[in-house]
Parts: sequence; structure tokens; C-alpha cells
Amino acid sequence: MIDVYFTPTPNGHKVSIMLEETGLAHRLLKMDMLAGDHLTPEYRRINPNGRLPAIVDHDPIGGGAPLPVFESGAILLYLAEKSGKLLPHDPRRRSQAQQWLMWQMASFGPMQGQAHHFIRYAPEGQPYPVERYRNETVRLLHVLDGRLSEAEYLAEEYSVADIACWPWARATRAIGLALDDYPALAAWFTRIAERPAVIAGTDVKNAPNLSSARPVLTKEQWSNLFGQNMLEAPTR
Ligand SMILES: N[C@@H](CCC(=O)N[C@@H](CS)C(=O)NCC(=O)O)C(=O)O
Repeated sequence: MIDVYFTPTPNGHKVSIMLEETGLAHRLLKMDMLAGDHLTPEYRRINPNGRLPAIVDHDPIGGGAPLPVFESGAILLYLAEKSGKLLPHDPRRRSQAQQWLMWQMASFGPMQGQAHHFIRYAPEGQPYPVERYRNETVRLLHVLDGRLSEAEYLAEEYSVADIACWPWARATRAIGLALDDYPALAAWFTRIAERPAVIAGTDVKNAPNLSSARPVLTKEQWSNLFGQNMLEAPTR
């Protein structure tokens, strides 16, 4: 059994989709970030970075004590290894899957994450960071569209790379970017959205409210996400 410390965000959905695709036994433990569930010392022992998602595999590869895994990209690779699925066996495709997974983890997620922060959460009236991170997200959407105009999937076959990128492509709606402007990307997006495992992994009950352009947070919630409560959370 794999415990998933889960929140219905793009990084959380990578893991819930992967688990549905692979059929590995798991249970989702829902964490409320606004309430600061991720700031406790117990959770830091699972994820020293104090972010979501993380997993604990109670029957880990190689045996032994339960294994905690943090960082959504590392979780996808671990689950691919455990299930023998969704990391191509062909060396060329395997490398492509790793390249696009790293691209998502280093660029498409973090840059778009900053765009969400400045467009949706930061005090309004800050044109420079809004423009900077929106432009960078648009550039990355062009990169993705370019790759998908030459291959049906990022590593030619459906893989962890698509599972990592798809929820972040979906999240662009919330910052006012339309995938219709990127034909190959839009077709890939629809192809993946129709997969039963993707529908199950992003179950509507778990879906974030992407129409809420600017969520209204209490002072306590803001502090849990971005302020003093976050800074004061124990690191050990
Ligand atoms: N690189 C990390 C990013 C994790 C991350 O930032 N997760 C967000 C939710 S999607 C989070 O935990 N936010 C809580 C916070 O910022 O305090 C991963 O891919 O796992």
C-alpha cells in the first residue's frame, strides 16, 4: 500500500494520475495547505521540503522499512520503476521521457507557478513580475507545442513526461492562457484528458477551482502558504 500526501493541484494530480495508470494500490490522504497541514513536524519527516505531494511506500522496491519519496518528478520515476510502466524501455525514448520530465520540473512548473503567484495571489498592480512570468509561460507553451507537432507524445509513446506536463498545461486556464492557440498541444491535451486513468486521477470532486482567478485568503491562510507560519514551520 502506498500512502499519498495529496492536494488537488497540478503536482498532486501527476501522482494521482500515475497511480491510476499503473494500478498500484494506494490511498490518498488529503492535505489542506490553507490550514497548514504541510507545516507539521510529522510531515517534514516525510518531505523535508515541506511541500506537496509526497508518498510513503509501505512495501518498497528492495524491501525494508517504509520508504518516503518527495518531489513529484522523483515520485513518478519511483512509481514507473515499481510498476514497470510508463518509462520507455527503448533507450532513445527513455532519454526523451527523462528530458521532458526534467523540463517540466525545472521550467514549465516553476515558471508557471510564479505566474500563478503574481497573477492570482500577490497584491495587484505589479506589472513587471506578471509580464515576466506570463511571457515565460507563453514561451514554454510554444516549446511544448513544437515538440508535439513532431511527436504524438513527448517521448513518442505515452509516459511519465506526459503525466508531468499535462496537469500544468491544464492549469494555464487559471492565468488566462488558452491552449487553442497551440494546435498540436491542444490535440495532445484532449487525447490525454480522455484517458480513463486521467479522468479518475483528476476526479471532479478533487479538482481545484480553476475558475477562481484570485482566491480570497484569510490572513492565517496566506501566512500558511507564503508568510510567517511557513517560515516558522520546523525544519526537522
Ligand atoms: N518541486 C515540487 C513542488 C511542490 C510544490 O510546490 N507543491 C505546492 C503544491 S502544488 C505546495 O506544496 N505548496 C505549499 C506551499 O507552498 O507552502 C514538486 O514537484 O513536488
